[in-house]
Amino acid sequence: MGPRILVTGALGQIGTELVEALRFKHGDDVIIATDLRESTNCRILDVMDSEAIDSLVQTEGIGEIYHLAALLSATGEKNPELCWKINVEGLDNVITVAKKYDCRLFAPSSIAVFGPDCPDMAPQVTPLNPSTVYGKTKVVGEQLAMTSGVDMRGLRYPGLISYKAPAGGGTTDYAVEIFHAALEHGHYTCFVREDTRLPMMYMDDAIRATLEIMEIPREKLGEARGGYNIAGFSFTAGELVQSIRRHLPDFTCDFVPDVRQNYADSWPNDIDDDVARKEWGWAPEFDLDATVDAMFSGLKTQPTV
Ligand code: NAD
Ligand code: AKB
Repeated sequence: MGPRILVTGALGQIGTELVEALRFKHGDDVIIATDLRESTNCRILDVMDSEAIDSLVQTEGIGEIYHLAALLSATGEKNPELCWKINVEGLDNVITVAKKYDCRLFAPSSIAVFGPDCPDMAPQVTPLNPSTVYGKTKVVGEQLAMTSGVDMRGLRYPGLISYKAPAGGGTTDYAVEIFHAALEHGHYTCFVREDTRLPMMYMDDAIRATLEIMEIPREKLGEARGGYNIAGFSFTAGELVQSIRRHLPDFTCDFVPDVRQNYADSWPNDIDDDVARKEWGWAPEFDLDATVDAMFSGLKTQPTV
């Protein structure tokens, strides 16, 4: 295993902050950030190009991969075939190379693995019958984690809330867009109903969870290794509006559900993360109000994206 770390999909919502955290932890030279587009300190790597992945991992001496390249639920449901290609075939390409060069691999799962038959509070172990293609690709990813022979780990991230990069075509994007709209226009038209309740998490907690799970010795991780439930907090879209009004009392929001309402309705309201807490000590730090406070303080120091 080489000493360097590869991140795919590094310019996305998570990659933007994970790369920063990994560079802080290991040093700039250790982290090879890649995406479809070139950018400062980020090289081009298409995860559909298996030869390019192989060559980069070999020449750079990569020992660990954070595979973030994917299509999210809203974009994925618009083009299910492409979603399957990128999320499953892309992951398979990365797994093949990880196996060849004995790399450890992190590949995120999602609350989208759950379907309408899941209890309101999603247990770690329950039948996984997602109604979205995106969710199905995440179920396959979790299965590959356990069968591929690679030391591969995953977390079922809830909807992630952050200010450093835009949310990337998901159903939970309203919980990010709303802050930008509130500051720029004092108004937001939300694409899910006011009573829609979903599990969410502030990005700092998600990044910490990601670094933590990759530090745990493999033998301490159990059957949930491919996709641990991790909870932050849950809220309805209406409760988010109320929390934002603590900062902007005149903020207004109307609710005009679109097709993303169906995806949101198929996901659980809450996540039971008992297994992650017991097996590797997971605990979130941010609740709804702390997240809203952090978003406003972050957006005041960084121009809106
Ligand atoms: P994002 O859409 O913001 O970023 C994904 C990145 O992948 C983009 O920069 C895109 O350019 C890149 N990409 C797409 N196709 C590619 C390809 N063929 N080759 C290389 N790069 C490609 O997504 P994100 O929010 O950062 O999510 C990262 C991972 O976390 C995904 O697997 C996603 O399913 C998972 N996840 C995210 C959330 C969330 O709320 N953000 C929640 C649950 C799970
Ligand atoms: C999405 O909404 O698609 C993502 C996710 C929960 O996987 N944020």
